[in-house]
Amino acid sequence: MTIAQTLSTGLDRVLTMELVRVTERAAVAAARLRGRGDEKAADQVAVDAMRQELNRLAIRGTVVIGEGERDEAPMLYIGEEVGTGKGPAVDIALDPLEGTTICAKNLPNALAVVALAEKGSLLNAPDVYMDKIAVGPGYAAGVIDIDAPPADNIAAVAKAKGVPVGEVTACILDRPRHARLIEAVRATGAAIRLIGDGDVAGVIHTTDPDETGIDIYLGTGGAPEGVLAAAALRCTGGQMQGRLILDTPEKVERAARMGVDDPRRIYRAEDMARGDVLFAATGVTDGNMLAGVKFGRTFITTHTIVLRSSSRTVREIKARHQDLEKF
Ligand code: VTB
Ligand code: MG
Ligand code: MG
Repeated sequence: MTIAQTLSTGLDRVLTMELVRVTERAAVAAARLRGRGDEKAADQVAVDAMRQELNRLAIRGTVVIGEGERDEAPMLYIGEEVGTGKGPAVDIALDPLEGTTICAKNLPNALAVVALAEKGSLLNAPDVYMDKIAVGPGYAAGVIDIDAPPADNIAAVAKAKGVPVGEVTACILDRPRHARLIEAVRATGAAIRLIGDGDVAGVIHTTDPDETGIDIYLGTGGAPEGVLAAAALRCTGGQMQGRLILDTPEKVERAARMGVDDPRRIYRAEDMARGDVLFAATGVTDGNMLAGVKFGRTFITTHTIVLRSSSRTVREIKARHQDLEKF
């Protein structure tokens, strides 16, 4: 056992800093292809870069939320083992480029994201949709309820915050499937920030409403992104509920194979990411919370948020990378 391990509970806290390099590297790689209209290429370089850096960590890591099944993703597929093979056994959830379209269009809030937790403590979510609702820290338990009408959730948040409903802003993915949800939220008088992609960022933005302007996240998005967002909320505080959308027998079966025995189960953040959790995200494009990668004449600048659940520490790391060859 290392000294750091004896001083802390859960995961070795040295890993927190190590994790920063993982998302920095993926973000820089993706950022080189910002605004080129090529989602696939940007995603591929981010995956390669993240994998390379993950394999330098002193862990026995298993990807549980990754780029998909092995046959569709040659790298960072679910079940892939990463790390040096010496160190603690951990689960890893990742999205080397969350918001490939955002990156390709050079729009706000594309991120490189990774979460790390003790072995067996991240929900093995199939790549289906998840219905999600989230608020940041500072609310009494039970303020949100995934089964309540959107208007009730908005009203509860407004009341708890002590503001009129008209001063609440909800973040929702701009999708035809959300037409009724959007209508219902608008009918309350609340504002909506419609995002094109990137609901990991959308959920995380609820944790700092003063900075981001977002109070609540609502709607359906990817289940893998739900687990990543839950990992972040575990570290910052806040509440989240998610329910897998298993609307065909095939999906129910696929989920069952991954250990989901109740297809209607509501997962709280602490059910999706248990125990000690580390989380890092680096901005690829400029966003509401994180600046995007900047390519200067002599150095590259990155902006990363790195979180740890057992200490609830939130660190923002602005790094200047001098050794441009390395990137
Ligand atoms: C979200 C979002 C992603 O997919 O999960 C969303 O976080 C949901 O899927 O950035 P649809 O695009 O099918 O609606 C993304 O937008 C893209 O992966
Ligand atoms: Mg991805
Ligand atoms: Mg994604």
